[in-house]
Amino acid sequence: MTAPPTVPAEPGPFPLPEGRVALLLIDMQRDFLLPGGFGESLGNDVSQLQRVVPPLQELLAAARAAGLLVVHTREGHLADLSDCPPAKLRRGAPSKRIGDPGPYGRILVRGEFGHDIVDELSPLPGEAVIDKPGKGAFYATGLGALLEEAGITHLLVTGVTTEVCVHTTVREANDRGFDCLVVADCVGSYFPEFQRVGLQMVSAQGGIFGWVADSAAVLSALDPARSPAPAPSAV
Ligand code: C5J
Repeated sequence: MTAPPTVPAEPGPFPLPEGRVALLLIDMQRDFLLPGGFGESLGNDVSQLQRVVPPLQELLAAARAAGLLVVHTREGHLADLSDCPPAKLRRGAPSKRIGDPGPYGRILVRGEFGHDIVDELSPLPGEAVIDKPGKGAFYATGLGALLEEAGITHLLVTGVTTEVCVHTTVREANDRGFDCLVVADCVGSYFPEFQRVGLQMVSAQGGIFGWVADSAAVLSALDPARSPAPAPSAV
């Protein structure tokens, strides 16, 4: 049996066993990314999230070409907000809460324009789209069952935001026994400091939550015909 390809990563090589790897794209939604949208209305610099889009487009194309399972998630709620705990609903400025009218429809409500995924990363027909009411992608969703049925053991984790939904999902995945590689340039935070520290927290202590590598390293491992990836940089 040949050894699986590995990604040079922090704190060590991350294997990509055939048929067992999925690409997870977390919450690449218009409400978080678009200028003039909900994220920006909260005072955030959305360019910090938008820069994730080009490398993630490339990684998504490579994952599809390599036949990986691709799973998209969207954070949001039913129109009657019955799946939104009052504690979550109360957060934020009174005029900019979940369910309120926003520039792209009701904020974080399923079916609204702003709730959907940005055009550049649109799911293909047949790709899984997980609607999640929480920050973690496993909480109150079918993600765990979907991955188990597909025989997935290793996750390439991407999306926004690094310290919120990406972190929560990686922690949930760890507790369920998945190995997670967080792709550094394919996750984003509105706060550069949280991005830096959030990535460090994943791979510290010998990989307490997982591994971290840039997309170039993952692309080379998915397609060895590409030029070799540079050695991992300290994050
Ligand atoms: C947030 C997310 N930040 N997808 N959601 O509220 O990280």
